[in-house]
Amino acid sequence: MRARSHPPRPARYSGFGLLRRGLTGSSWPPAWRRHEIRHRYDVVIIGGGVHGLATAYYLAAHYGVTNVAVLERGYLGGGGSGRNTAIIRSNYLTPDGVQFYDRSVRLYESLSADLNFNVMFSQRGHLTLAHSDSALRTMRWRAEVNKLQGVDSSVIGPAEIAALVPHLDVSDHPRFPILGGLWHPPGGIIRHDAVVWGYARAADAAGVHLHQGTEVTGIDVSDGRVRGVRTNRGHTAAPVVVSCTAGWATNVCDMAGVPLPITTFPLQAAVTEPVRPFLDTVVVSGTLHVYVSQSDRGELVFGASVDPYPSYSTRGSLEFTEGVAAHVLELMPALAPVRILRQWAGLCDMTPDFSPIMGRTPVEGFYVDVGWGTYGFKAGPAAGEAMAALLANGTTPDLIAPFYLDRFTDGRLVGERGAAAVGH
Ligand code: PYC
Repeated sequence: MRARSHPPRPARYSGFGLLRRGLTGSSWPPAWRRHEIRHRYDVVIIGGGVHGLATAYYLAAHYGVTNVAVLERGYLGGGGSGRNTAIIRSNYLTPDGVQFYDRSVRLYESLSADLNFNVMFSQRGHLTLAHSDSALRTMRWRAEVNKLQGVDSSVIGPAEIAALVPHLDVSDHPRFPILGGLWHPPGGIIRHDAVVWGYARAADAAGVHLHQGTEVTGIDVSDGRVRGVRTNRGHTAAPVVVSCTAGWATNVCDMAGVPLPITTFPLQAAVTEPVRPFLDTVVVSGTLHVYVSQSDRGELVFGASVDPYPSYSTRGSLEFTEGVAAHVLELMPALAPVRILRQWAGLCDMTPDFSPIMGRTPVEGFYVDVGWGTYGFKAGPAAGEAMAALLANGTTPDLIAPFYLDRFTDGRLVGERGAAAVGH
């Protein structure tokens, strides 16, 4: 397929334009357009989150493939991309995982410039606390794997931790005293909606069709090959269909006759009322099943590990609120007066080895970018870039080769449980 150096740039909003709209109340131009569904696309992408949009954008930007549709059942970014805690990092445990997520961090670093849209990436550092000797041992292992892959990551002691995060209780009073931590300076947080909007408007500007409110009801397969997609808005033919879904990946792949080794769990999160900026790192405790960061608005963002039972529920539970509050206060007792504002849940498609599934399937022309567990958002750019390369060139990039579907029958697992998230 044809390579292109510069995709069309989306419109730029000048400072004067901002002022004029603020003063006159005139409406903003839509960031992306609405279209009728074409009878045929070269590529249909199912899922309008960061993975689907990034795949569409890189197909257009890097390969000039623009007869592409992104089908989203709800609204763009309304699934996992809008329901995560926006943490970016690459301090994984396996060399395959570290290389892959490091590529994503690097793409995130230049994303505002690439998309001409401020995604507010704040590389404030990511600190994972160890409260036991076995946690410290895993961190040393991770730090060595990270360094060998050129990723900045090291084990630090309580004194350095206290200097980085003065509000942490590093005394020996807590139930689980802090023995050390894995410090990863390139990690941080980002404005997750902005990433979705930036990719969406850039893909739209390049000619991609973004179809919201468009539910896939069937995938047509005959003679071992994908033929098209049925939706609540009609049928479209396509020689290439990619599932970039989270939460419903198994249901969508079942439509193509491709079973996935995935179980879906909710992951809950919460934010507090805004408080003055005091926390400029991301703090994670696997033992306490909690992570905390402070958003640019001043809210504290709390997350936990996945709920202990499979479900498709995206409602919050009181059990989670009580647990997360208790655990945060064990780490930072000074937060006791701060009130929780709201909470939500996202759906996590967990694979047996805690690594994603990317690449071909037994159905020719049907590809997957799924199984993103609790680590999908941070992977969006690298997954989109690599999936676009696979679709355009027909060869699987080395970066994603280890994440092939058949590894679960071959036994070549990419065991990422020790670094995938918290509390596993
Ligand atoms: O893997 O960094 C992570 C993460 C944060 C929240 C859920 N997973």
